[in-house]
Amino acid sequence: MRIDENRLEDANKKSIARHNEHFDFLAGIMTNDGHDINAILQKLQDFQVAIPSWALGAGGTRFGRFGFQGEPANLEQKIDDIGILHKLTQTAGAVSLHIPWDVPSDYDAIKDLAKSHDIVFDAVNSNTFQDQKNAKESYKYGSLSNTNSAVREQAIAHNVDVIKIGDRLGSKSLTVWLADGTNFPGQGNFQKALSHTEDSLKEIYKTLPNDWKLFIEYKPYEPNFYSTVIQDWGTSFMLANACGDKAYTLVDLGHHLPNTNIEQIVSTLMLKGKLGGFHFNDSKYGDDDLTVGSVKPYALFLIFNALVYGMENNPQNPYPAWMIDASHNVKDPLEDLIQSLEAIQEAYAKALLVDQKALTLAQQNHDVVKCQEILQDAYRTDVRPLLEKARLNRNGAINPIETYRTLKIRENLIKERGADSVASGL
Ligand code: LRH
Ligand code: MN
Ligand code: MN
Repeated sequence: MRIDENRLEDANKKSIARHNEHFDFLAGIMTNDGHDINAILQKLQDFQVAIPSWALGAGGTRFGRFGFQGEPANLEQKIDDIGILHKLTQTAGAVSLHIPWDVPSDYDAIKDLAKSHDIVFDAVNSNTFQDQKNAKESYKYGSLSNTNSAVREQAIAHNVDVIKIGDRLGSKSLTVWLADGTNFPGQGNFQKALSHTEDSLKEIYKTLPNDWKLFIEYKPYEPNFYSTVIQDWGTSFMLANACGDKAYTLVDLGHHLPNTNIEQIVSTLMLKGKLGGFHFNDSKYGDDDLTVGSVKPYALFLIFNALVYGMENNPQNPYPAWMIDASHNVKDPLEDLIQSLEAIQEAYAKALLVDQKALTLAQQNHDVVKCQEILQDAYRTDVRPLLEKARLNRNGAINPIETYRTLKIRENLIKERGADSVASGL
């Protein structure tokens, strides 16, 4: 299904008076404070986040999965769902495919479909954490790090295939996340596992087209609970450096031990020009994959503050690839993604409000109180009218969730696809 322009306009008409009142009030304050509102709006309008093809259905835990009705049953329907998200939020202009969960059958048709929704193909993700049907070798004891060269070769070949698939779609990056590690002390040799991983990544890197990037994701634990080969940003950074200029570290917010200072990691990587990609989610305990900004919105703001500083001051770092890597057991996946997109834009907008000059001065004067005041002044600003205006300027919805419900989108999807429709892939 597609959103009817007229019905979207009607929904906006109901909120426009309230929006104008709030926006004018905020714009007045911001202008007085010396902000260039149009420049900030433009940045918000340009900020696009990729939606992973595996996030459109209800997720699950190892204890069970509770489906959500009207889930997209194939890649075409997943792209249609992202089209709905993008139409409403004007922030979801990209899709990140997971191979082999979402291999296109007709490349031209899928490219046309994505284009018709104004969606581009962002990073492609390989999968060497599950055994595939008819695969000769098993990943039970690792993939790129496996002690058995036949397994490593199979995993390398899969990544090379994923690059080829992405190339046909216009993707420009490959994200590698490895589940490789051990569950028990003594199960494996740390040095050999790391060396194999480095050698395997170098083989993949060799086949990367010139204008592509390789993103290396890290994660401290899960599914292995004693050791993970690429456990932290330092290991990923080291491997990226070993591969070459086109290899980068990818930060997934959920892939850290509790209380890790992620904004400092972001700063270090950007200073060194090695922050390639970013996966958004939120967590209370571990890699919970909760809705972005639902648990620690201030931490998200501090991370965005580091990202904004890096984007403005580190030309050595490429513009990062943004993706939501969240999962949802009890919410409508589309509503959940709308909430995540809103939280990302909100944190970004607040970070754009930080008075960088005043902050530098306060830091130089060691005025610790002032430093905190500057950050919190930006954080405490209600920027929602700015987000509304950015969406409106691009013909999106003033209130995406409300509009999603008013237009009865889920009900229509259920009518179209049936109540039992289950997301393909997972
Ligand atoms: C690993 C992970 C990774 C994705 C995969 C599907 O925890 O979040 O970022 O590639 O799940
Ligand atoms: Mn991730
Ligand atoms: Mn994860």
